[in-house]
Amino acid sequence: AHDLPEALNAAEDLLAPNLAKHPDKTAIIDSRGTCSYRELAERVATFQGMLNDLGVRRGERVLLCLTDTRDFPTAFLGAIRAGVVPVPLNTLLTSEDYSWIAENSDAAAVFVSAELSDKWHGVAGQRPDLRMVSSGGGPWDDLETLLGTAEPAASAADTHRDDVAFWLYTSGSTGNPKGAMHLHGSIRLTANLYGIGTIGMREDDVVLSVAKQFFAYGLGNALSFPYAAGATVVLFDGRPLPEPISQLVREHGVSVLGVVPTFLAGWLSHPSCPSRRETPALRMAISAGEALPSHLGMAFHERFGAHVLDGLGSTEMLHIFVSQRPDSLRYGCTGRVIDGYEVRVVDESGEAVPVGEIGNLEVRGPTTAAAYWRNRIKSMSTFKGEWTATGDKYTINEDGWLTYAGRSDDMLKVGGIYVSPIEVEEVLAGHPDVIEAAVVTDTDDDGLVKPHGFVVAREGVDANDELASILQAHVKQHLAPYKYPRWITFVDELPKTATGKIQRFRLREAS
Ligand code: 3SK
Repeated sequence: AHDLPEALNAAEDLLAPNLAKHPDKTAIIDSRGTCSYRELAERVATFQGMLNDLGVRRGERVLLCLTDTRDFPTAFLGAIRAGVVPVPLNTLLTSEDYSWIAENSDAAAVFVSAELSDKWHGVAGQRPDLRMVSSGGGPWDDLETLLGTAEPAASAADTHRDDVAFWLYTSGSTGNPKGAMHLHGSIRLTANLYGIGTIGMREDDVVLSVAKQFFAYGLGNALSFPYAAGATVVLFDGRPLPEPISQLVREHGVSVLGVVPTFLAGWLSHPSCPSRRETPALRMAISAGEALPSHLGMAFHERFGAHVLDGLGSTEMLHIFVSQRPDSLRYGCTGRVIDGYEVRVVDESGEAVPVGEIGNLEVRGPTTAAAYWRNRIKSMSTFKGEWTATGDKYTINEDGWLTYAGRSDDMLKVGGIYVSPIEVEEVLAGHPDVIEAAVVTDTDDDGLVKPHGFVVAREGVDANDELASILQAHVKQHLAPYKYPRWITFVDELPKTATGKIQRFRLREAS
């Protein structure tokens, strides 16, 4: 799996075999209808030609703020085919987040879905050199019109397997997001090692990922793996709520479903959730982003007669490197390291801990990002030579099964997306009725992690449920809404060390 040819363009590598083998096979089903591999390859080559027409040069960045339609793979693979570097963005971020990323990435162009345009007006106004293009309607040049007048580029850029192909931004507990730079070879390697090698995705699969393509997890599930396997992918451009997902699973005979546990918890108890009889093709689900509580895995199996394969991945490693396998599965732990990767559990000084003890999980493998863009300090503390720190605490037993034991830092993973408690605390403390706040992890009735805010209210203010709701709305208004604290507890003071550092562990114990 590792000996890729040196001359490799990730877009060409995914699409050319499908074009040769089954050009008329449906590659994508989306809200606009179906798109064959031939049409997809044509769109990708035309996008490349269009970027040339727009004057975007090799190595420059283009931001993709796109929902899940065929425009996502068109732009992502079209840019890669051109040797231009696409940067998919979380569509739930705020205008301020986008403004920072546009500056940090020094991007040449942005592709924006119609429904997200409002969040980009300010950025476009501040950066007159940033070329704005609309997808599916919107205020800027229309992507479909530009594609209509561009010529498909005959050949892919002559990239090397170790050239940077794309970036993915990831957030940390402090500071701004970091752009993890991924290589052309890594797309094929994640597909070979996990998508095909571990879970066994096949040509006859119909794949649907609840996680969107802008997440590393969704990118593999809904783009790299289905195309590497020659399968069909169903793209959904709305919010992944139980009803539409149930409908798509039934209507298209989905056989592989990519979920996060938060979705699964809501779906399995929702009246729209299909029965086993209605989903004869459904043969497996994969789950990542947060640890899968065993009762959810078992409830899925009971309903569909198929298993959910939990896994651990990271933006830095591009996709999953610890996983359950169809032929070897234990609910309640994350799985075992997959072929091609190695993991180890170490203490604070980097020494291996004894079997079964909790420590910091590190991983090594062929798909590690090259570095974070323009961030040497954080690159050095994460990419430690061959080993990469995951930020997760784990135990490994004598048979190699890994069990999640929490984060090494203060980060929260909510519905599979990182939330920095510090960012939420700053917004809470910015409310006029609040003196200070601390945010820690708590678990809901399904055993899933959500933010819990502890707030010291200003003297004379009524610290009641109404204020709690006002503060929740305040966070939703200033940050991406998924970051809001699901519970607010008012306290007289926050527990602190002698040097004034908040003792989060004491709040976690109290929550
Ligand atoms: O964010 C994650 O947990 C994740 C899971 C699987 C693959 C990739 C990622 C980033």
